[in-house]
Amino acid sequence: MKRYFTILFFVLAFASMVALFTSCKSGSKNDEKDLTAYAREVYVPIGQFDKYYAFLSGGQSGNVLIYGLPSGRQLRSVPVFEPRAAYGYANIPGTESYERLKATGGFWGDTHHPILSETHGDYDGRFLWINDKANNRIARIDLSRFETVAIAKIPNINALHGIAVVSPDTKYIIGNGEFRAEIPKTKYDVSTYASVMAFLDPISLETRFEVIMPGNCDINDSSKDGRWAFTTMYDLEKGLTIEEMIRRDEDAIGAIDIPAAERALQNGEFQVIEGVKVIDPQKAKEKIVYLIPVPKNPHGCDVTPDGKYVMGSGKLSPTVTVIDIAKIDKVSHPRDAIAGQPEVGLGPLHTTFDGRGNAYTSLFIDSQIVKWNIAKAVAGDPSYVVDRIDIHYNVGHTQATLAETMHPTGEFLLSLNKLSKDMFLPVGPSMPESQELIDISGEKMKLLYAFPSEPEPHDAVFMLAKDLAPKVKQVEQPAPNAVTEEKSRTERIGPHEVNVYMTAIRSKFGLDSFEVQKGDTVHLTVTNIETVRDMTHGFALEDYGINVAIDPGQTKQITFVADKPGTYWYYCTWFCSALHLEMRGRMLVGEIHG
Ligand code: K7E
Ligand code: CUA
Repeated sequence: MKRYFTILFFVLAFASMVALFTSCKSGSKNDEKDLTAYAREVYVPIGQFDKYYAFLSGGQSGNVLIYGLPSGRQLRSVPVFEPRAAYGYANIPGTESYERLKATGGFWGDTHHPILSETHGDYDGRFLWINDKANNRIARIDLSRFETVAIAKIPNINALHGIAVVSPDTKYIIGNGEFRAEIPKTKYDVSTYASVMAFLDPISLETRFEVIMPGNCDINDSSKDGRWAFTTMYDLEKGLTIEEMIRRDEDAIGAIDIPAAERALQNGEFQVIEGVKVIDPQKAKEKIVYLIPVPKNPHGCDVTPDGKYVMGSGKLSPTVTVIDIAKIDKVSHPRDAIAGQPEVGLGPLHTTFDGRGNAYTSLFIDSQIVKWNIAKAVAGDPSYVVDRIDIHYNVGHTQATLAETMHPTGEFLLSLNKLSKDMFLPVGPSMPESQELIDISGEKMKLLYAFPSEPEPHDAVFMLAKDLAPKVKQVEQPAPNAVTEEKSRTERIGPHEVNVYMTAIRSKFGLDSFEVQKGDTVHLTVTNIETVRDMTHGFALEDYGINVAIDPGQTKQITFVADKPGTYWYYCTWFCSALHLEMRGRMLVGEIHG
């Protein structure tokens, strides 16, 4: 009983601190500072480009948001797990993107962690991956065209939350389950509840193998040499209720020895479950999983750019636990791998780095970012806190520029805040999500700018524009099925089936009209034959719920049934020229089939 009240007290104290700290911070914005100097730092003149791309997860919006930094200008929102008719993404049954979403878990996803492909420990600008916590999916976005090109469902996982690239050369993508449930899910049976860490092929997204973990897993990272996969574990209690999950004062960072797991795989020490090789470390000859104790319900899991330490941010403990990676398999008790445990403030969630020996931890309850010196904290020097800055409000992730590579630029830090409260014009009881940009190039942090977004970015990663912009495609190379100008036509291929081919170029479709019969299945192929960048055309068909965007050089195919008789205009949806409104034609649906 006493324990129950202790827990209740703790939960209430936590909740009231949140309320308290979020309601009295309005005075601390940098209103008294030299605003011109701040404005100059984020102002990017017309025609000039931002220095960084920022990729933010869209959370329950199911997408990836792309901003330019430091301006905070939104460049694009890439649809991943949600339909987006403007781009013709997953909005028409029969199309590849639609069928892929339907087959893997449906038309909504909850994206949390964008990660970028690495070569030699630095971003190579090829791919970005993002998880869907709600439906245990992962997607790959091709950065040459900022388009989702692959999605896979990960078996034996509940709430695919943490994902990370295995450095330095993206050998695997790791992904872990935050919730525990039966493996495999054949019937209700609490005794078989478990959570796994999955090792995925980065391109095909196929699950190469999985390792069963002795508790739940939250957020993960890898060591810089490819040896270790790390994950924070906040429910070593294996609790099923909140009271049970916070019962103990100690949880862990789990460390998986990747080469040891691969050897177990080679020795056949696995079971195939749901088509995946699953290793149970309890049954393996070699030690595969190490648990390093971390207080209490830790959240963020972050490896320093030099690869020396992995850090667990305490969440319910005001500390960050710094673990010496080189010691993990050398010490007699895992606790001896802990190099330091600095106190940083209330509600530490995530930690990021500037590459100059400093860590930056987000404090959810304190609504602050705290900058602290890693070497001092490890040496036990009490002056390890370098600076603190108030943010608005309740920061979740914080990420510094290129902090996840071996060469952080230490220039900017983004604070991804959960509540915006009084920061922007009100738009109803629910306010926009908020990001704050902080200059971390000096000793003191400088809060520069805030910009809103759709709900709700969890995490962000950045690329230097000079490393990515030159790799972005200008036009598509014509596909084998591309329609050419002289080949626009209608072709009946069966009693109830018609192929329609047409081109699109300013300001005309290849066909002014085409005729089909009621009930015909229409296979439409449209090629945009423009050779100029940015001359996208759209094809929308009134009353048929159809819209696709076709980029220069691109060919799109859609299939639909012409089930309504009469005249239906199709028109271009992207304003492409002075004759854009005239860029249209008619689908004539006859009544021959009755
Ligand atoms: Cu902290 Cu899903 Cu990375 Cu949200 S998680 S904040
Ligand atoms: Cu083509 Cu508007």
